[in-house]
Amino acid sequence: MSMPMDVVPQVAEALGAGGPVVALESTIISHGMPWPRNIETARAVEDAVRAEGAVPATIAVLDGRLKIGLAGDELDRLGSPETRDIAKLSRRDLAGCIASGGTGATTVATTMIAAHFAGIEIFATGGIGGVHRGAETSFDVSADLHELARTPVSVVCAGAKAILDVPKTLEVLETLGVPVVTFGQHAFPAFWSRTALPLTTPAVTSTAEIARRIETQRQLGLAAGHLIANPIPAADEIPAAELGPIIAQALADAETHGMTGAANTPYVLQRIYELTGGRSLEANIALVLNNARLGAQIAANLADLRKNA
Ligand code: PSU
Ligand code: MN
Repeated sequence: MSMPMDVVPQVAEALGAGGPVVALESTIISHGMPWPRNIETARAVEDAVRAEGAVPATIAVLDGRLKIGLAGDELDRLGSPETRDIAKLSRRDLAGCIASGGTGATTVATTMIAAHFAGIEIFATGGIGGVHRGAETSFDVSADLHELARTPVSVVCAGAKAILDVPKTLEVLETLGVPVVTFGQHAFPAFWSRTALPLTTPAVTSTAEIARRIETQRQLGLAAGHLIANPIPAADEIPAAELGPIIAQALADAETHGMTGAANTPYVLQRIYELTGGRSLEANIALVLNNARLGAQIAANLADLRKNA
């Protein structure tokens, strides 16, 4: 039986020609941002990828089919007020959703899986899932980390959200053998803030260097994707000192309301949005656009490397 997957023509053509393609996730649309900014942002992110000369491929499961690139009003199906209870699909959920003809948004883990099926190597998003605070008792460690270890798709993000236990997240990535680099600085960025904790990662200063690292990883036969952290632009950041107490409050509220498992991250994000008067969303949009541009540039460098090989 063939793969239950549809690739839109622009993406299929670009991949066939060895051109740059950037995968984009859909959970950020369905669960990561409020309507209508989620849909506006998803379209703006696709445009940002195109403006850098690459082809965007937003990924989701619609009516039991893996969609590589969305057309027409398909984006709206993922994040409109009528569809707000859409499923958030992680690796464990994928087969069940497809088998039942269902519809759902893909997380970082499942977007990586689908991108790899389609032959896409670069994926841009906002933040990855990680080790949650208190994971030593809850065992809540995102499937995103394990996916990075086993699937050769590289993810451009703005670091891990400060709602997570970021030092533990980097420890687990090290254990799993996932290469982590930060663009332009050594400090691993904290999503809404350029720096928060004194966590050091290798600094890379050019997209060509990132492409060479990805190509070398492939030549070595090591499956893991790279995690490429891209600090939020200085003009858009919310300094960590300002955000710290707000994050603490949002996490406490999540606990009070029993928000655990897959429901935790969306709830905490929404609380931070409310507690910052919407400022966290503006920062989130700015960093996703920034990551889409960097992802497109890396994809272009990688395509050049392969053509000259
Ligand atoms: N970080 C964000 N926005 C998001 C997510 C993470 O800034 O929307 C989503 C991503 O899809 C990520 C998922 O893969 O949350 C992680 O969920 P969990 O911790 O349940 O694995
Ligand atoms: Mn989790």
